[in-house]
Amino acid sequence: MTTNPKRHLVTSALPYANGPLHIGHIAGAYLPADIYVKFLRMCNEDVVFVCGSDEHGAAITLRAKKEGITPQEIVDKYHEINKKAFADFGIDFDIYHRTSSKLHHETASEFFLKLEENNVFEVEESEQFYDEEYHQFLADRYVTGTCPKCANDNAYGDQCEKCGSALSPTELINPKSTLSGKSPEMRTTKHWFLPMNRDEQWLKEWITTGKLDGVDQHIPAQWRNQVQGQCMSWIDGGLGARAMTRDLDWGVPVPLKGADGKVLYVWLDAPIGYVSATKQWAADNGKNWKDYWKKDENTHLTHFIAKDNIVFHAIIFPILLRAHGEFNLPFNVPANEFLNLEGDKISTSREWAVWLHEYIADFEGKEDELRYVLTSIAPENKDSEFTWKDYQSRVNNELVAILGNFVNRSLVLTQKYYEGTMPALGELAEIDKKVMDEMGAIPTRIAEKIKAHKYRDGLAAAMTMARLGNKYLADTEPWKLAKTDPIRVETILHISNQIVANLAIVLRPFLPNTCGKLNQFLGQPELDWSHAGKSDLLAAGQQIEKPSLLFAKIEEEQIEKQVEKLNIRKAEKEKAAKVKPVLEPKENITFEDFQKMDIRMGTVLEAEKVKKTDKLLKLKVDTGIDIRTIVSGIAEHFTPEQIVNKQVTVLMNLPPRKIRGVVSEGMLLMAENENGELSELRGSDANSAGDLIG
Ligand code: B3M
Ligand code: ZN
Repeated sequence: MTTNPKRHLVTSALPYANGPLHIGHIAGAYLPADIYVKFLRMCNEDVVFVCGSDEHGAAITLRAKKEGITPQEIVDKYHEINKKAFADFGIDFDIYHRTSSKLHHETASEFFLKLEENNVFEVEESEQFYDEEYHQFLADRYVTGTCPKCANDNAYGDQCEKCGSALSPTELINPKSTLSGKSPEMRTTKHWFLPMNRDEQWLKEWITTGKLDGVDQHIPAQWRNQVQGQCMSWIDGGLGARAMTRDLDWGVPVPLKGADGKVLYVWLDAPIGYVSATKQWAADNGKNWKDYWKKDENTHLTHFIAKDNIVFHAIIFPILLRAHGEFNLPFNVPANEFLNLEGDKISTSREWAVWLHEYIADFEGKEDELRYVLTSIAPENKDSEFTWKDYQSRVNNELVAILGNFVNRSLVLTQKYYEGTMPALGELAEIDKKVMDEMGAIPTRIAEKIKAHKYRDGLAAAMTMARLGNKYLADTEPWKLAKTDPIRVETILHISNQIVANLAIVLRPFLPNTCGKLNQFLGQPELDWSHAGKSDLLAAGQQIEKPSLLFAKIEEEQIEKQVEKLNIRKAEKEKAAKVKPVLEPKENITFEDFQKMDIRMGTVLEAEKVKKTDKLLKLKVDTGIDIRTIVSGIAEHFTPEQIVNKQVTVLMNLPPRKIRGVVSEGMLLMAENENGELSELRGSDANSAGDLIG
């Protein structure tokens, strides 16, 4: 365990460039990382914060197919949107790179070749799903089906998003191709596998004791319980081999002979994206990227992710880094649980989400408000929930009523009594000393929490500084003393303004814009963390600006509008889901095939529902040559009364079949219109009676 690392390399999961970011992403992998990094920078630590777009894998190609554009167009579009949303939200990456870049392709290729050289892979032929219709092997998300672990019907071939299990496509029950919707075939193909069973031992020791090759890397207690727990349950379940290549035409090509049409598995290539991002940053800034990646227990690599990425960052990537031989392993992987929204899981496909770029547009200048709420409810140890009502009450009752109110009172009184000149500190009363002591103790508490990745507690500790200020003013009531004891008032406001100056430091990792405003009011430069807790940040006589309000109340109608937006989208999605997809046209048949069918018009003589079924009607039909019993699945469209006496088209020469105990001697032919309704029936008096169409 090292207490004073020389360097920090901080990463946030590379979001797939296949859609916009929502608050669940932000709370999971970006905001906590940003708070951590801002704090480290304020401590003058050597820190690099990298991120970028994950632009490969089925997530991208499937989205491109859905939008009818190329994968490159998809990633170009969302890379820009996401990069901008992060910047607007004040997430301070040193670089926001992309995995479709040339540098990344080179880096990932080299990394793979080094692994190949170190005999890390086992090349194996195996049977894999193949879509006949699309002439394509079906990797990962190209197959969906039922999760063997939790029975979720919509599990992907690489992962079940419901229970978090990592899967391989062949484990799915009832697998279906996402391309054609059909059950896939099996075909033989060759892949480079990473056998992981040989790594179980060292992983176990590393994850539970923090020791790697006998050297202490971290105190195990620093890893969150659920992260350790998930890793151990994986390892205890036995680590199998995982293919590190895929048959796809989008990704980093496998740089070997005999690997045409194959690319690196996205979960091999994406984490290497952290390396290529560091390389690009170093090249742009005259630094050496290796300083941040080479084996060194004094460099702390910290991966910020959400829980569905744990195994890739805490097991698979470490195996690869170690197998490569020249890389540092993560010091900590502070993964977050999920953030839910208004009682439901956040879902991109169902559009049940608050999108970051929309929030920024709807709540202009209120980025800190969202940062505050998302940090207050951060899903650090268990899933948590965002509701607009809660957002409103946290903003109004905490930011407006506590922080904003205190700052405003202190600065407005300074304007009122001294025209903005910082008053002098006089003789100290007991309460003054106590308040200054308490103020001095708060920053250490905040720092401890942030270092332990407990951001909720860190923010709560920072807010105690504002509460302290509020209570101090309420207890000393300078407004009542202004006439009788002006000297005392000077001291009170001096101290209270020092608290404001401290807030501008301790809140900065959490609320950067707000602290920028505070510094501006105070005429204070951005001070580093070593100043936090001091009671002489502002000098008597210095000028303090007239403050504007830091936060405005969130009104009822603002949040009602947001909830309504969610509900409207949900209703639209549900409606769209009800419209049945248009079926793909079938292959042509020959005219001879068609002629084989004996189709006649008949008249329904009797109709009744088949017992214990919802869909079936049992009909007696006069076909002109005989009277037959036909069981037809039209009960949800017609009542028996509606169909008696009506003319119907009958396919006569299907072999008789027993349906629910009734022998059906033919089939009614009806067609659906675009709303899924069956074609109209005609009365028996219509003059179209005849026996054969055509
Ligand atoms: N793009 C998965 C995700 O967004 C993936 C993370 C890559 S981190 C190297 O959940
Ligand atoms: Zn599952």
